[in-house]
Amino acid sequence: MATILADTSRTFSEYLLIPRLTSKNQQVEAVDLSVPLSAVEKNQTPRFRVNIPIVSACMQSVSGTNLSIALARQGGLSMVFCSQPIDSQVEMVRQVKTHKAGFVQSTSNTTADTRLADVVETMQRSGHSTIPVTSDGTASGKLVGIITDQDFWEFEDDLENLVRDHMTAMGNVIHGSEGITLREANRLLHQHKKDCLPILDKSGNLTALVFKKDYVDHQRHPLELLDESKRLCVGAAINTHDYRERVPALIAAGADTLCFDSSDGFTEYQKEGISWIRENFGAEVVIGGGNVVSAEGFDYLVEPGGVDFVKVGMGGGSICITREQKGVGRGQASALLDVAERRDRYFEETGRYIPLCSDGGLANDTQIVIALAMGADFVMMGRYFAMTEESPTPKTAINGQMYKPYWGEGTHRAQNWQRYSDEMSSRKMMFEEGVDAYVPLVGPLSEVLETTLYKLRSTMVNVGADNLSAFRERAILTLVSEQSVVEAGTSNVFQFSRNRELPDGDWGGGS
Ligand code: MZP
Repeated sequence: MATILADTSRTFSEYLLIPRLTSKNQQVEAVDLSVPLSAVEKNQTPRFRVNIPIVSACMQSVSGTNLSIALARQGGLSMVFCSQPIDSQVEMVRQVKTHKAGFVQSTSNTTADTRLADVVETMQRSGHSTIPVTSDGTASGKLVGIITDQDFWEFEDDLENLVRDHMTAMGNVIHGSEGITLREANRLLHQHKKDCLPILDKSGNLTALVFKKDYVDHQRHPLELLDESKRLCVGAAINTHDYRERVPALIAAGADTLCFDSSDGFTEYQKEGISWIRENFGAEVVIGGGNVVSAEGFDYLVEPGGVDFVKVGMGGGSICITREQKGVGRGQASALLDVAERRDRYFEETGRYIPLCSDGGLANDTQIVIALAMGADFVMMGRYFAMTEESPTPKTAINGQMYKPYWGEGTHRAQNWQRYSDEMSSRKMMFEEGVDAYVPLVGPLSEVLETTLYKLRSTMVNVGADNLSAFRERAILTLVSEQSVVEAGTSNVFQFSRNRELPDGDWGGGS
């Protein structure tokens, strides 16, 4: 007969952390959130680290170009989805890698013969107060001047006047030459007390703009995740069908990590894929594998020549119905605890540390904290990012509230890539393992993440830890009864408001 595990399948919300001694010198701001993303030998430096323990899911409605740029700027990493043609995934990776933080292409331009009235209209529409004036009105035309909202008075000057009569003409425009470093560009802005610096090529054509506000922004985000060439870092998802073509293209485009995207990674298909990548690209490439929910699955993927990190989780995702549809999966906390225990033993036995990623089902900041305490080095989330301004889907108004579409990779909508059935890859998907839904829009990623990370650092201080490895070591968790969950909420009081969160403390109504 079947083996029945003695343990109940448990979720994160069933656990609480016990506070430990906090020393006087522990400061929330000083807590280090960086973690390795590559396997690391004892006392060695990992080949790849992230500055915050958060990555975005390999999903169409999550990890596009804008989100990848926004998350890397905060210190995390996106896994650009592979349920798309190789060319378009490669283009997304390339756009992140070539995104020159600080150098932007001008999106509002005009010509010298344009009326001020049209410039006012452009400024109002775009929200831009500085407009380059080029020979042909394009972002790459010859620069002939700059016009700003300081160069005319909208209600005093005749708006039929032409731009040429008000602009700062080229002879007086402070500019940089193509090839200038961001540091030099910022020095020019500072020296000349300017807000915007146009960058020109040898022929005087406009190539980019550098803004003082972006410099300030950069100073506010010191955790930006950059490679050795100071380019933003980005990961890329891969599948077990076309890795022979996809992987070389992604590596050539500069992807910093690869990550198998599969709900069940405990398969010979994945093992073959990992071996093929190691044989063809060596031990340096950072490869993530999974998903698994047991020690047995972990062992299979990390055998010599195996993966760098292992993703844990099956059926817990907010849009996932795998457990209902197929009866496979495991409570996320039980899965993580089982795999983390095995990972720690594996480290003792071999001296090789394998980072773990807790993937899916995180419904609020507390659950991120518990996942990291239980042994995850970092977490992967879909819904959390789908709700931000930067996710790739359009904003949609429903009953006066703003939402964004969010769908699973196991839906018909994403089905072309059939990640759910390797053995049936050429057949039509027979049933869905995910749903097509909407999530509330919560605002820019930087704002949401700031709160999450502050809470995480604050809890780590409660436990007396100033980095995530110490946090795992020191964490003592207790199971909670239903009554203590009730006790944890407010009681017998009437609340008028409770900051940006919904009453149940979730980011958007539970999972
Ligand atoms: P969540 O953060 O929205 O709760 O979960 C995101 C995770 O759900 C993904 O990283 C992936 O592992 C999983 N996922 C994606 N699509 C499906 C599906 O269609 C799914 N069932 O389970």
